[in-house]
Amino acid sequence: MRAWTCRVVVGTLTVVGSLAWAAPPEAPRRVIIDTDPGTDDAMAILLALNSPELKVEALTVVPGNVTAAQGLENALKLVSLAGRTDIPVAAGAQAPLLQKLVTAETHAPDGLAGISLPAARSARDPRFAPDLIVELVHRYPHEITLVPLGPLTNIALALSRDPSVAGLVKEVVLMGGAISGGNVDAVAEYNIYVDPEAAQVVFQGGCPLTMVGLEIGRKALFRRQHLARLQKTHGSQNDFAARVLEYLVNLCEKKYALEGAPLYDPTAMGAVIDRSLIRTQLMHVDVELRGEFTRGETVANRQNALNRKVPRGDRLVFDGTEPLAPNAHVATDIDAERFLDLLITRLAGK
Ligand SMILES: [Ca+2]
Repeated sequence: MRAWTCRVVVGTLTVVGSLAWAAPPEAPRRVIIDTDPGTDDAMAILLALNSPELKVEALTVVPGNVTAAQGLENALKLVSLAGRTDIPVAAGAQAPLLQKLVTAETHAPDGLAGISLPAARSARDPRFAPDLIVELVHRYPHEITLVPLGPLTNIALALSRDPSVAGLVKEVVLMGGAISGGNVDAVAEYNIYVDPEAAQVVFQGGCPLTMVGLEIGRKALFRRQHLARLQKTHGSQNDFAARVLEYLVNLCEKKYALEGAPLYDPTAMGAVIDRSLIRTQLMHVDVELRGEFTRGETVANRQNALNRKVPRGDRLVFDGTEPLAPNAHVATDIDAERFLDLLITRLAGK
């Protein structure tokens, strides 16, 4: 709301009053969601589809949590559930760039906790997902935010097919990576682990990039009290989300002894909806491609500099530093309760 105080002279009378009006709403921001749905992908997708700040231009599907075919079926069912069959849903890569696919069907073979959704009411878009990404980025230059929620295969393919995409996207806000320990092994986060080569292409591709890693989901635990709030309201999306989240809360309590479920993908979507939810730090991030114990690690240089070594006699000595340009805004914190409130509010009654 903006307000102006005005002074109007009518004859010999001076009238002082104020005018107030709502600021014009910001135009919805165009996003493409690249996804391997996936329980937490499903929550992120429903959050996006119920957020007026965003205009979802397409869902592109990548193998990860589930196979490409299962992911496509899930994505089509999710847009149908939200009544948004107008959104193109395209299939993309069927496997990572160089290595075998490693799925994570821990949340039932369908990836959606076995909670059956009604059949999809739309068919897949015939375009190949990376081609669709290139097409839309060119149609809306500097307007598209890419939101990858799975392995980065499709995004890397799009950048490889048309490197100009890097300069034409508004930004990439991805869920992936970790700077303080992984969830696959000691250091690697699943989305990066599944296709490290693709991830390195994306991190070095020159797009404005925000990395929302494991740290952020771990800080935004969806707890029993949040579940109770969502269970009080009803609607087809609300009820599906409540069942998925109940499954995740139970799983995380029993299997991982957590006090709630980390909502990894939704935190990235939350940051796209409201950037003020997260705090970030500029870092140079490389993806480890060769480490014996560290393949798939997002190696974050906080100093944005490298020590220079020079020969001296039979050894090398450090001699100053060389700058290393940062390539990622790495999320370091989230206003968890405000994010969880956003998620619940957007899904309540839908
Ligand atoms: Ca995902």
